[in-house]
Amino acid sequence: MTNANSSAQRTLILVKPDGVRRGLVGEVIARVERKGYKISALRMLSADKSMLETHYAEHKGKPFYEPLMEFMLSGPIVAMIAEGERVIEGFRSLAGATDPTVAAPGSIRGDLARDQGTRVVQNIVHGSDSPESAEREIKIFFPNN
Ligand code: DAT
Ligand code: MG
Repeated sequence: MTNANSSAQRTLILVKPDGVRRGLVGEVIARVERKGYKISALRMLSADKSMLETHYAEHKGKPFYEPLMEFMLSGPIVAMIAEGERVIEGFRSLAGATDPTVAAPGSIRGDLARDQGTRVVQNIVHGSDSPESAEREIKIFFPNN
């Protein structure tokens, strides 16, 4: 950001392999755009293990870590940078709670995902949870932005 006094932020959004497989990339993008955030970078890719180890470092050692890695490697993902005032909090609100069974109806996870009985929760999207996480995660997926 060029203006130090601006509350404008950037966040990293991922459409996870379940969202891509189910054809929900456009739905996620549309919700982000309709909310009024600006998508400033976008790419489809197959993540590799080292990217995901960095991205999910905080979860290493948790029971769902290995299933989470395997799931994130199971197909292509779509990564994007969204920008706007308080976009980090705003996208987390659009995404809904981590557990899609109880995520609020109206949210991406609440409307479009449910428990599939898998060892890792499959919930369509990732969104950064703080400005520090956002900058760290953006570097992984967009090293030039
Ligand atoms: P979020 O994606 O809402 O930020 P997180 O960072 O705590 O949630 O976890 C990363 C992902 O790991 C999450 O989207 C789904 C999965 N996950 C989290 N907690 C889980 C749990 N207790 N059991 C199974 N999967 C879980
Ligand atoms: Mg998280």
